[in-house]
Amino acid sequence: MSLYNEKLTLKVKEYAKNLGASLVGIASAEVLNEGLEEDFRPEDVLPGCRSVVVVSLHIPDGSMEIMRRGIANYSYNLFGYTYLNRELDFLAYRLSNFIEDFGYSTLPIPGRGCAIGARKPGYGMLSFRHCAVAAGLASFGLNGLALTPQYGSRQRFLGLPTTAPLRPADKFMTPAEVCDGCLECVAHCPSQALEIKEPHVLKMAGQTFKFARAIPNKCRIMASGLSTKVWPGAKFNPKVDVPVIEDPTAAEVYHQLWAERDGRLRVLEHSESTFGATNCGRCMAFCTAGHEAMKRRLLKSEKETGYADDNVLAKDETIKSLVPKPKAYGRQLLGLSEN
Ligand code: B12
Ligand code: SF4
Ligand code: SF4
Repeated sequence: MSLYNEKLTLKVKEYAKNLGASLVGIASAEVLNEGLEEDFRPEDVLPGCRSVVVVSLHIPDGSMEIMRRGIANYSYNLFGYTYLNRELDFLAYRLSNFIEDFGYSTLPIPGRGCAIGARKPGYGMLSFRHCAVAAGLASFGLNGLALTPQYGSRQRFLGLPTTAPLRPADKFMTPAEVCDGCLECVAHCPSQALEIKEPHVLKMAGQTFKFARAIPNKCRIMASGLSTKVWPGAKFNPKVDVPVIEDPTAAEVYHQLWAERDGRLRVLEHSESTFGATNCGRCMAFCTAGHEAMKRRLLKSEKETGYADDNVLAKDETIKSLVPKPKAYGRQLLGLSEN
């Protein structure tokens, strides 16, 4: 007799797809336990957790391409972040009730992933990227995000821990299957928040992954519209330059957001998490894997669609002083040859 409830596994996957999930997979709680530290494992948030249902929602390519062209990040803020989180919440809620009706417990976690810093700064309730990798849907790109062959970086994920014995993935993707090591992600990060010289090393699912550490405080300044460096050359660049405070208190963060930020950035649709901030997301928008995946799906050639002349915004050249040949270094991290 199978250890898993095969029928329920199929039902859950079908239900998630019918609700509009772009991708769906199942991760084994055991595989995740290997990759996550104590207090942040599935069983720490749901006692008796056996598997995690993982869903993704694709960020429309148009929302990303308009950012690459320096025109606006308004579309990404909503359809790549705040509204997409609501869609993830919808999936979490529906799937949770669906599985509970079969007699198993679940923990619906909101799409945003956590109240950042509520338990440990930079840590959510359960890392959805690890879930996506353990579900065999994705692998880690050098930007630290979970990349899929279908969409590259251009998606948000959600993990739903459950006690249901669902059949988990037993095949996992290697980083080289999704990431080509170009390091465009690091070069386009306006705050040098992605530390790639000493990458994070993670062992999970029988593999060793290496990827950039995202420094939360540096990324926050960009994602909150507190710097003129957000979009060099873009028309919508905010006219502020708030200094980075090491380990800011909650009161300092609040003051920066309400008193020091360019008022035009307080858009009501974005009122989640960053109090109406503009998100950065350049490490997603400029990730080659997402752009290439889009081209594979487009019916017209890149030239015909007008996306050929993108990549228009300035790169941060400091990466070259840190890593003289970024692509060669990136490929070395992935265990690939130089070309
Ligand atoms: C906290 C958080 C952040 C923080 C910190 C990120 C981080 N690396 O920890 C900040 C604010 C920087 C951030 C930024 C962004 N985020 Co975010 N974020 C999260 C959140 C809520 C939790 C992540 C988590 O639990 N991490 C915990 C640990 C286990 O994972 P880890 O990051 O791999 O491990 C790091 C630490 O362990 C640390 N570390 C390890 N050892 C040591 C030792 C020492 C001494 C120190 C100091 C640190 C350290 O370094 C590791 C590598 O960075 C998730 C939602 C979720 N629940 O998953 C979204 C999530 C990861 N974010 C997401 C996105 C899209 C973004 C942004 C693009 C948002 C934007 N600005 O537009 C950027 C991208 C930055 C990047 N390239 O990584 C998506 C990723 C989707 C994808 N395709 O992979 C997620 C999954 C949300 C979602 N629902 O989809 N994020
Ligand atoms: S979201 Fe922006 S600031 Fe944050 S790591 Fe990505 S590119 Fe850098
Ligand atoms: S930009 Fe290049 S190196 Fe960075 S994650 Fe994407 S494919 Fe990998």
